[in-house]
Amino acid sequence: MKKSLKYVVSGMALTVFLAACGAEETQDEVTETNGTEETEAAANVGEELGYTITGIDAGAGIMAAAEEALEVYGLDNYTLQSSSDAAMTSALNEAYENEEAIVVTGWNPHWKFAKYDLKYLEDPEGVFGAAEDIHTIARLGLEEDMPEAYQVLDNFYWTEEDMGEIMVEIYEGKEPEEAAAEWVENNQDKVAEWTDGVGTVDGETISLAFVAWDSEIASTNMIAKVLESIGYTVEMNPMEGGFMWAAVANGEADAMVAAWLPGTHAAYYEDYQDDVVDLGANLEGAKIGLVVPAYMEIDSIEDLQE
Ligand code: PBE
Repeated sequence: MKKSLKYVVSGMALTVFLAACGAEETQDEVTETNGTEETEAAANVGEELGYTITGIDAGAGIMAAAEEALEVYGLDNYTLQSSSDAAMTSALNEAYENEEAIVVTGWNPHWKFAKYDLKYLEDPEGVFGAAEDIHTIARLGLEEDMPEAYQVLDNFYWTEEDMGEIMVEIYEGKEPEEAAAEWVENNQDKVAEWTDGVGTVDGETISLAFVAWDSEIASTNMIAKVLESIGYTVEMNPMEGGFMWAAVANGEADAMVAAWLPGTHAAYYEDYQDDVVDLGANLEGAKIGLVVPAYMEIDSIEDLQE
């Protein structure tokens, strides 16, 4: 069902009243006006949003899904703006502080859900898929070349809460490396499970590809610390999503812990599945979608239609 919006400008304050079709409280809420300054600034949520969805880097699977959503839900007048995780969260922060409308490409695990009161827009057409897992992917031959690292990567499994602990620390200003090191220190029981029976090495270099998504900054830094603890020198190379898959497939990178499957990286998986080794999920129950502040009255992607 469509929603209509009415702005009431009262002095310097712009207050947004969202009116659901047929909801009786609508007009009653529009009481505080100065009489003269009432303006009809936006006719609907689309206008309020400037017909913009705030996205992230173009290589993210969620961007392809969001483009598809614009088509499936008939939102041809919307633009999906590409930027980065950092730029998206800064736009979200600014909108949130001013209680303005914003729609972002969102996912969890992500610290934004701890920091802001947010909600996923319902996706009745299922464009963004159901629950996702994050997989660890190794290059062909890694098992023979670096059996110790391979074993640890294969054993690596944690939860959204674990990852969240690191992400929130980074959000609050800690260097990723430091936040990861502290987590490893405080979670020796988990790390011991991943390294159980694994030998040590003597400074051999292993390279991990990743994308600067907050979730993957946390996981990649963390597993790097674990690999260092058994003697590896770890190189972490940030790159774009497609290049991350390609790097592991062509052997430039030894592994990555950032493969969102089965949906988000389906196209990459399709291209590279024969050239990589899928070590399975390192985290279960991840999710992607369109996310809005809870104060917005829309509930479904369908509500973005005019
Ligand atoms: N993400 C975070 C990525 C995977 C990790 C959901 C932004 C993507 O869309 O490809």
